[in-house]
Amino acid sequence: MGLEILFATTNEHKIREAEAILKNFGIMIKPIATEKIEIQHSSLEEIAKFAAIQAYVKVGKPVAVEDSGLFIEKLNGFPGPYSNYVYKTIGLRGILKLLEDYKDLGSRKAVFVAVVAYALSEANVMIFKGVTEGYISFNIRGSGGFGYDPIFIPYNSTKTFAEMSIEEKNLYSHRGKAFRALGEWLIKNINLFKEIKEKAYKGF
Ligand code: ITT
Repeated sequence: MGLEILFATTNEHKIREAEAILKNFGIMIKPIATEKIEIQHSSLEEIAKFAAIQAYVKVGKPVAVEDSGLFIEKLNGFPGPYSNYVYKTIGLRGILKLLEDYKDLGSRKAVFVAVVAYALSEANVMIFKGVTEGYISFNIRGSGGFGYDPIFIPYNSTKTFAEMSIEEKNLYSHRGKAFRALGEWLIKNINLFKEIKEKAYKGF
């Protein structure tokens, strides 16, 4: 039987993207549609870690959560940890407006960050971080994805995330990187556990 991990999120897009990554490792995702408890903090790691522990306390089993954000260079990292709130308030048009004086792409640098926190217990939380550099486009482009996807162009692409399939976005994205790191860690540790068992068996 394959490995299955719990993922606490209210965001269906995150689930689909994470599923597409982890299936390559033979790992299934069991989503738990629970509101994650988000503290106000400037660090995504701290937000994700706290949320993972709260989710663990709630479900009583190892569980993953993810906190992500878009950091725009010329806006000193805004919206960062407040990405969700800013998206719901000023939205994509508001962000484009804030950047309207920056006429060349090079002055519109931004970084997408995803932090996956996997709580194995209340005291033991593994952190996997994915970072993707890119630019804020001049206009809203594409209909795929969610959130800031229609205005984010990763380095080495001319497309926004919203103009890509899930698979293509995953090749570039912060979430793709973070979940690949989680997948690698899970696989490595499963093998380690197996090896330990086998060694113990051979030895006795
Ligand atoms: P959770 O239930 O997992 O918290 P959420 O959507 O509230 O889902 P976050 O708190 O991590 O997620 O907020 C991150 C926000 O940043 C998200 O709502 C988007 O607006 C934006 N964002 C994160 N990753 C993104 C991506 O891959 N593409 C576009 N926007 C993204």
